[in-house]
Amino acid sequence: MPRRCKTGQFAKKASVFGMNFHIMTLFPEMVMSGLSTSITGRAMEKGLISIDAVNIRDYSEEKHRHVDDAPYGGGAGMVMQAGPVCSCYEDLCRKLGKRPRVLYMTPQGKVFRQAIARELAEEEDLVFLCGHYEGIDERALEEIVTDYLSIGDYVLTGGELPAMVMIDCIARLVPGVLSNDSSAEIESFHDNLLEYPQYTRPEVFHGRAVPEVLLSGHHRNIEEWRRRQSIRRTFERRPDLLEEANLSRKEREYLAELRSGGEPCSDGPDPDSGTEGKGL
Ligand code: 9D3
Repeated sequence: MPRRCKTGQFAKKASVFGMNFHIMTLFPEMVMSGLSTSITGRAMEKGLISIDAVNIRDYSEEKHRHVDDAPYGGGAGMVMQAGPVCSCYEDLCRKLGKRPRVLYMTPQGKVFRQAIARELAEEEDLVFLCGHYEGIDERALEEIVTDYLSIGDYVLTGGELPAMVMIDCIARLVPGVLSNDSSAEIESFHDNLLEYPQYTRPEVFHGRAVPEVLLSGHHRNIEEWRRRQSIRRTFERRPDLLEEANLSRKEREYLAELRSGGEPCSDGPDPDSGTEGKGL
């Protein structure tokens, strides 16, 4: 069944392999403007994904289009009412002819990770529910939400940015969205290691030379150097990731050397020098 898009015309279904993102929000322009830019925007133009933001306010049955009210039991702020949220979802389901998963953006949710993105990328349709005010009436959540998701332990003003973050992350997993070149990297996730440093012309910048090994043309040495840089960076910046890393015997020895404070990098200038001791 063809879907009616925002302009009221019938939209073409994204494609056999494509993915449809639906966002229920009070700020549809915010989400659409952010995601219409850059790679996700290009993917929409190519018909690889579709993104439609639905204004929950359109489902208010009040003459002043209110969608919130004071909390029962008292307390600060306003609560989004169950009626408009549920009507909005039911209307979407009627148009789609199915009842897709509903991801509620909430600081109380499970923290979004790459593994969750991979799992969600298997779905054809996903609904992102964005709250504002002091949250949404629990009965609407009980009725329609399948997954509670957060993007991390810090406080934002609403669920729109988290929805944009997740959609950006999931969209790049949809076949065709990234160039073939970049797609190759999706599968590996580089053994849970951070990426090695990159250099391009000029050969010397502000007195800093490109590590010599990269100019040598010796591919095995380059590969080994990069791998060691990855291990070293991960050790310094994200040691938590090393627990999941898959290292060879030689690489584990190198890591042990780093841990004992030994000479970490023998060739070229220290790519991190000048940044150590500044910032976090
Ligand atoms: C202090 C009590 N609540 C304020 C009404 C907690 C609260 C609820 C909702 C604080 C912020 C928000 C708005 N945030 C989101 O909707 C949100 C969010 C976030 O703030 N951080 C990380 N992930 C997410 S997903 C949705």
